[in-house]
Amino acid sequence: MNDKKFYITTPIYYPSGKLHIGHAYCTVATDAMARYKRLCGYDVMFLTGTDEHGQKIEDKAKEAGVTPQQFVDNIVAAPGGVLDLWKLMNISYDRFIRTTDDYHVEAIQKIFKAMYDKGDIYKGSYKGKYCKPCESFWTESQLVDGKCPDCGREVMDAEEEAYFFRASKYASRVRDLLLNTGFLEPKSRVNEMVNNFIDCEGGLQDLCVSRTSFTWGVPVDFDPGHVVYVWLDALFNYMTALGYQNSRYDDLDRFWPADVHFIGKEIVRFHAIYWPAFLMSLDLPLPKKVYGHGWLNFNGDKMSKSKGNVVDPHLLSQRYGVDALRFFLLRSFPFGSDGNFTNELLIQTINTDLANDLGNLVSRTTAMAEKYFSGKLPEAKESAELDGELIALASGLRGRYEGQMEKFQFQNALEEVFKVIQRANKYIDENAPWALAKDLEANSSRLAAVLYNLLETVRICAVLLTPFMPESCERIFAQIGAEKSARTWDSAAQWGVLSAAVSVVKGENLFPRIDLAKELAELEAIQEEARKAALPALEIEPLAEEQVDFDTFCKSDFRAVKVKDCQSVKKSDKLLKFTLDDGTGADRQILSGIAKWYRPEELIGKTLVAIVNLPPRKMMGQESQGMLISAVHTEKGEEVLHLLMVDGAIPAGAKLC
Ligand code: ME8
Repeated sequence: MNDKKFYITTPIYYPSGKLHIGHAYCTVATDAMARYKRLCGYDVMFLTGTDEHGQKIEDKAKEAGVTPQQFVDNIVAAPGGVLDLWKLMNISYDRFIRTTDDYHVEAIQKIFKAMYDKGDIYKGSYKGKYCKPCESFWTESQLVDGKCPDCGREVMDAEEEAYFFRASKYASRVRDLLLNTGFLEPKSRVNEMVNNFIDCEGGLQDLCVSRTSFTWGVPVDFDPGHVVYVWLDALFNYMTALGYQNSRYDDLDRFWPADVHFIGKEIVRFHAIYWPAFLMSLDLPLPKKVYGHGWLNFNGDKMSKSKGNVVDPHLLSQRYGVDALRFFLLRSFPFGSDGNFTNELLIQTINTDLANDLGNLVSRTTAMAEKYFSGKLPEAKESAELDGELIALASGLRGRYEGQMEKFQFQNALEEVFKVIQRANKYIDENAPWALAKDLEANSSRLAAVLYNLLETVRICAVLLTPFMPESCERIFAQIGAEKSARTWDSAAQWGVLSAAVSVVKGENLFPRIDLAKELAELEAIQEEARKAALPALEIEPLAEEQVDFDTFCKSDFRAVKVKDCQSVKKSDKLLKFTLDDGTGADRQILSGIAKWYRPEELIGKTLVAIVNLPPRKMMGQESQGMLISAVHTEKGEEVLHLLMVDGAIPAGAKLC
């Protein structure tokens, strides 16, 4: 049996809506790591899944008029759902857990009971604040400006009978784990955890681990009415999916403890403090590492469904190909820090790295092998002087790449590969194969050497790019005639692996160049549409809280007024000028900023409502004697206005009261 094994996980996602590029970011990183370890010869277990319980899901299901189970099924397993997205993005997970799976639910009940029996879970009552979107409890002092410190949204009062986990008992062991081992990375996240949650006033607080105010959760079997707190339920997925406390799987001995949990920075608290404390309570081995990656923002702003600025991985995969998107995510942002996603950066990265550097290298090399030698190289003659640098750089690449991959520094690993690709493109220019080809008879063996060196360089780079762009690398291997044995991890550290009699076939362009300006315009139009669609259909202004006394109200003189004439105001795209019959016999002039909604001619003859005892005021040099009353609301982010019109039977000048 293979004694090299590797267990890696992504967070399990909340299926409360469609997943976006931020979710895909972590999953693609985990996939690249899993593929890399498989390439290195490890027996890999790659787990992902969905975290399906909790109040947020229960509420969303209610809103949608379906049961919570139907709601999550629809997001996870229906066409276009989570499972489809991972298939589209070529995510090679070995196991997918849903926390509504029976085996997991039963296991959570046993785990909760075991912690209770041990005395680490006790009954108390919870009074404090709760952030529903984050499913997080907070004390008053933890709030930032009265809002959730994680997401900045409003919190609600929560008071209920609840079970608590004695986190305080494990505070010093967790503190030691964080400060004195490599458990949590990047290191920069350690102090934040220790200072804010352990070394803070009052120390590490016990954690509320059950709820009674809703039912969509794992029931506490010995106390009906309580459901297990969603984070306790969710965190144990990493073990139940291997068979802990259930008979569905039997991989615990082989794969636990996990080698690494990849997670986003905002859930480090749960993974670096409560997760080890739960495991300590049950005397279970701790995962070897938790890695908290950064967030992807969009155009400098936090991605959020309510802002309508979430980036859709389906859309981008369809337009640019899955491999280009996977590559972009890991090439452009250092994994441990936040990154700023922009459409421009995406397209420029594809054009520069994939179309120009890699795509060109492969297409020039294969085209020349085909053109000059019909795809079969004759005997080659190396030149230490001309070839040594490229050969040394490419032969040593695997070591440099491995050093970065082992630290989860995907961006740096790719940088190493692209340095070699760029060097190889320069090598083409230095050796000018087209010049050698002018006298093919005399230069045949030198030209063959140049092309062979390029093919070998491409091969080594393609082996190492496979975890990032599996399908494109397959196509490269096919074009350069690399057999299975020339695609292995071992072969990536060896020079001269391709057989001398390779069979090269120039294939289709791997990464077509994108027209930046045209594509940006199209993407922005699509994203703007999506932004609008995400806005609430209808918004009306909240009712005024301040009361107005009756006498003040009665002072306002509202009258029916009939439009005798209406015209646009020169140099103003907002104002219309009304000549009105207000029943007095004299014309009344009112200016109103409603040109966006009405053409002047359509209003002539209509009876409107005006307040007529406002002091006159000048607008664009003309006097306005009052104000027309209209109804306003917002639709899909756009202000909509309707003038208040009354029945024509109401005479001009009639008082409204
Ligand atoms: O937190 N950039 O689920 P989730 C980068 N169910 N990563 C992002 C991101 C962004 N813009 N937006 C979200 C949960 N993520 C829990 C996990 S694990 C036992 C339970 C990442 O669907 C986020 O940081 O809200 C988190 O790691 C992951 O997506 C899942 O988020």
